Formats: sequence, structure tokens, C-alpha cells
Amino acid sequence: MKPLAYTLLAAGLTLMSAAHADSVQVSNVWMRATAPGQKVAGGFMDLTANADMRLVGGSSPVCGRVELHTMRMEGGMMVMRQVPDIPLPKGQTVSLKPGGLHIMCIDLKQPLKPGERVPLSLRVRSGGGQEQSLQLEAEVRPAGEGRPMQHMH
Ligand SMILES: [Cu+2]
Repeated sequence: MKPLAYTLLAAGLTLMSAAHADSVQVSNVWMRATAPGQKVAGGFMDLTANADMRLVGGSSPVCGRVELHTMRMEGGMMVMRQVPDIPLPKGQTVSLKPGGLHIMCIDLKQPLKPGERVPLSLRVRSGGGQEQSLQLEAEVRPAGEGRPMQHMH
């Protein structure tokens, strides 16, 4: 029995150390389709980190740069601001969604059409300062989808 028990224990430790590496699970990644001539597109997703981490930036081949934005009501108007990073607290799902935190693809090189898939790379930083990049694919969805509500209080 003993050798088997040791083997299982060793395997368990290996799994634990692998699971302990800081990582972020990303799901439901989409970008809003654009009208001709539109130069920016919002991007949205759900992120769940297994340690305290931060989303610090990103890039995509379809646009010049990717910014992190927040949107909220200020004085009765929706105001959008760039933020340096988006905290991803351990074990909590952070949703980037219309009307709230989002990423913004700026200087679009082409219109985004519904149904297309767009490569998107995001940079995340661990508490210790190590950065890693996540290679994702965003689905382009029709512009009307997920439109923020007009009357938020
Ligand atoms: Cu924005």
C-alpha cells in the first residue's frame, strides 16, 4: 500500500502547485459590431482570477491600441474614462459589460461585422508584478445587443 500512497501524494502535490500558479479564466468575450466609419469598438467579457491580479492592458490586430475604460453616471450623463488597470480580486468574477467597465479598441483598421471572430490579447499582472498575456478570440455581436439602459440611477 505504501508506494501507492506515496505516488498519489506526490501527484496531488504536483496538481496543487500547478493550480496555485496565478491565472485568469476568461469567458463570454465579445466586441460590439461597428458602423462604417466608426473608429472605436467596445469589448466585453467575464474574468475570474485565482489570485489577486489586475488587467493592465491589451492589443488586437484590428485596432491601433486597446484601452481600459470605465463608464458611469455623473451629473445625469454617462461618462467614459480611461483607467490604468482593472482589479481582478481573487475568486470573484469581474464582468466587463456595456454601461460599466469595458475595453475599447481604438483606431479600428476595419469595421467589425456580426459573427466575425477577432483576435484579442490581454495583459494581466499578478500581485508580485509578473505579467502574462492571454490570447483570446472575441465574437463580434450586433450593435444593439447589451445596450446600456438609458435610465440608470
Ligand atoms: Cu470606452
